[in-house]
Formats: sequence, C-alpha cells, structure tokens
Amino acid sequence: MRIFSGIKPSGDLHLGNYIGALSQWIALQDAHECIYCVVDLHALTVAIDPSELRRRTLDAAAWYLALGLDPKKSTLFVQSHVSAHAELGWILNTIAKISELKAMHQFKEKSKSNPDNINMGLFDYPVLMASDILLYDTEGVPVGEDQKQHVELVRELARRFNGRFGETFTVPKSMLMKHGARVMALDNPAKKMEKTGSVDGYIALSDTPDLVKKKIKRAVTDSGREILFDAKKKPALANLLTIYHLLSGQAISDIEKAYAQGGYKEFKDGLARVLIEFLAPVQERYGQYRGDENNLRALLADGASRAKKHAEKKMIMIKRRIGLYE
Ligand code: ATP
Ligand code: LTN
Repeated sequence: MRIFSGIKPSGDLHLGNYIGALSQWIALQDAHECIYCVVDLHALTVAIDPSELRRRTLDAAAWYLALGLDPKKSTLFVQSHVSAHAELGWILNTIAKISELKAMHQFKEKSKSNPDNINMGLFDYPVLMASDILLYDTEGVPVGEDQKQHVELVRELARRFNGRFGETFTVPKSMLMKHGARVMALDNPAKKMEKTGSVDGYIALSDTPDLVKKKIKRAVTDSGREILFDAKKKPALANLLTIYHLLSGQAISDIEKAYAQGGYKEFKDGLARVLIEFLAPVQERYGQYRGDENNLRALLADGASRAKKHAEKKMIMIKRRIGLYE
C-alpha cells in the first residue's frame, strides 16, 4: 500500500501524537511505501512566530527520525518544499463545499479556542490536507481518531473529482489504532491530549524524568482505588492503562494483576517508570539528529526531491483532466 501522513510543527510532539499516529508510521514502513511529511503550511493556520516555525519544523523531523522513521525506507519531507500541495489545494477548493467545511469538528473547536484568528486557512485546512493525500495516490492514512472526519471529507472530494473529470485519484482510507486512537488529556479525561492544550494535560516527547513524574502524579483519576480497566466508569484510569499497555507491551489484564494489591500511587509510579524508560533512548537519538543540522537538512532535501517527482507528474495529469491549457 502507499501510505501518507503528516503532523503540524505547531508545538511539542506528545504521547498522543506518538501513540495515535507516529507509532503506526514506524510500524508500516517495513511492508509499505510510506511518505511522511512535516506539514508546515498547516501550522500557519495558527499564529506562529517565523523563527519558531523554522525551529519546530526541524525539531519535528528529528523526532520522527528518533522514533524510528528510516529515511532509507520512507520518504520524509517538508510540505512547503513541494509547491504542488498548495497548487492542488486551490484546484480542490473549487469542488469543496462551504457547507461541508463548516461541519468539521476541528474547525469548530479551533474557532472557539481562537476567536480572534478564525482565518480562511483554518477553514480550508482539510482541503490542503486532501491535496497532501491525493497527490501521492495514497491508499492508507495513519492518523489519530480526531482526523477521521477529515479523511472522510478527503474521500468525498476524491470521489467527486473522479465523477466529474474521470478516474484521477485513489480514494484513501484512514488507519486508526485499535487502542490509543484517542489518547485523553491527563488533566481532563473528557478532552483529547493536544499540543495546544494545557501543559499538564500532555507528556511531551521532550519531557524530563522529573516532569514526567510530576505530570503523572497530578493526572486526574477516578473514584475507587482498584486498578481495573473500565472505559465507562473509570475513563481517566482507562486512559492511563492504555498508555501503560501500549508503551510497555504488557497486556492490560497483566497490568491490572500487577497492581491488584497496590492503589493508584503504585500504579502511577509504575506508569512514570514505563514512560521514562520509553523516552530516554528516544530523547538521546533526538539529540543526535537535532545536533547535526546539515545531515537533517540533507535528508529533508532528498525526501523533497523524491516527493516532487511523484507530485509533479500527478499535477500534469490533474491539469489535463480539468482543462488547464498546456
Ligand atoms: P494541535 O493541538 O496543534 O491541534 P495536535 O496535538 O492535535 O495539535 P496534530 O498535529 O493535529 O496534533 O496531529 C498529529 C497526529 O497526531 C494526527 O494524526 C492526530 O490524529 C494525532 N493525534 C493528535 N492528538 C492525539 C491524541 N490525543 N490521541 C491520538 N492521536 C492523536
Ligand atoms: N490535519 C492533520 C495533519 C495533516 C495530515 C495531512 C495528516 C495534514 N496533512 C495528511 C494525514 C495526512 C492533523 O493532524 N491535524
């Protein structure tokens, strides 16, 4: 399968990004043709300082590599380096409907949290995402649950375009984790863990052991002291157990057994340990990749030139289909 996915360099990468999306990216690269992107144009939809955006773009690429993205197996590039993304975005704008964009949850939520900056880019965000995906004849899109609605819209746009202009685009599918497609915020289990949420709500990949311990200690829990997975009655604990399970590889039932005698304190100490053990080698590799900026830039340039070849060929076909004069 051809796989495509991207993450915005809009803040610190966190455990939700890893569990919902990046862990899938890494696992898919052995058996599939994978294209992974730092979607910097999408990051512009929230006000971000230019020097911060520049820095965070390289940070994001270094984290992908540190987590195991292998640039020999996968294509890794920065969205704005391949101008076809923005170009196809315009074309797709002419078939996307205002009514369907208005229905997007992410647009509604981000409009609420940034009432002073409800810009056209924020509204149009899923159309640029459609162009990212459709340019590469993508079949699978590994993402977290919050992006499922966007991928549904991408499917609809692909079908609409194909219906109007003839078979041009592959209709992609979203790929979600069975567990962990929606990691919840530590300080509020009713909200998803997110970069732009409160700092206590997420574990950043860059968090120090002390910070991890502090955040886990403060994490909201449910009433009762038994360590039992019950997503309905104990949503906060279910979230923590899912994180523990996915990072340690231990079955949920084994974790429940291990903490049957202890209460939340022992469980939280154990979870902090699992997190710290997971993060330590990743942070070390991150330091190595991020410390060698020339290598990082060369990898991204190579990825962009590979992506460009595919995207430019596809653009020629798209332009022909819609009648742009050659
Ligand atoms: P922002 O706060 O800027 O909206 P974000 O943390 O939601 O950022 P994105 O860049 O929008 O992160 O998402 C990158 C990828 O990580 C997407 O595939 C998204 O679905 C996934 N993802 C984000 N948050 C979570 C989460 N809490 N649980 C599982 N997957 C997530
Ligand atoms: N909208 C996504 C980021 C994104 C993306 C993509 C994901 C932009 N383009 C293409 C998958 C495929 C988000 O996580 N907020």
